[in-house]
Amino acid sequence: MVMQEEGYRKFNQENVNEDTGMAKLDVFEVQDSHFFRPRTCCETLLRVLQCVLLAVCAVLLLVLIAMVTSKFWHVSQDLQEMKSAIDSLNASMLSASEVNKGKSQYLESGSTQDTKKDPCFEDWELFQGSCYQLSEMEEQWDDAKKACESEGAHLMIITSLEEQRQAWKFMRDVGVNIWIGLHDIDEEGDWRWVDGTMVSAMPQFWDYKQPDNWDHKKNRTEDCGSLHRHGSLSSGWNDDYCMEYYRYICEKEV
Ligand SMILES: [Ca+2]
Ligand SMILES: [Ca+2]
Repeated sequence: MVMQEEGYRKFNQENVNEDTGMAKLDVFEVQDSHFFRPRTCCETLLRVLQCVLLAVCAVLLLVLIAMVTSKFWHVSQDLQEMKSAIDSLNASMLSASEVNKGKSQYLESGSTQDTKKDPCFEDWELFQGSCYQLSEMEEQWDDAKKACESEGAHLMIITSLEEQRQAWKFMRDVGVNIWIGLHDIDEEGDWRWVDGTMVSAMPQFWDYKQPDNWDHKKNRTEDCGSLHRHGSLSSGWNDDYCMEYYRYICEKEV
């Protein structure tokens, strides 16, 4: 208490005009709850500047907050648009995937159907990549050849034991001689298939002592090949007189 009174007395001595008893300064400020002193012009100006700076900072802060908020809103909008675009893209990809899946299933189904489909006409028989038909009619060899060609086919050409077995099955079912695409019309003894292939270059299934070019008198020799009903699977070919009327087998490659 004594120290406070001493401080107050000292303050009056320094800041109060001794003649007028007035304070040297116009402004007093409370330094603490027990002591007051006058405020200088610089301090006032400084305080005003501080207030102005604070106001400016507050305004800048508000502007910054507004800018960040606006930016955030725009970024949010952009993200929303990107999400919509991605969803749309995913939907398109899913749709395209479904379409491709459908196409694959369709093509696979079509392929399976094509594989299972018999490429031969109804009354033709499929065997190892060719269609075969035994004629109902009997024809001379040359007419039989033309009849097959009119169907886009040819008289049967036998190039393997498996194909010989197929031909023999036709002959065995009907029990008569059958023309095949075998001849030596162009040159005696030069046996060829109707496509020009030399028979000697292929497996041969001639009957016993055939081909014998048997002389039927009046220049009627044997230049056309047939399946002989009295032969066998492995020895069933005979050279025969071309003007005989036999049934015949047509062959058409698939
Ligand atoms: Ca002959
Ligand atoms: Ca013969």
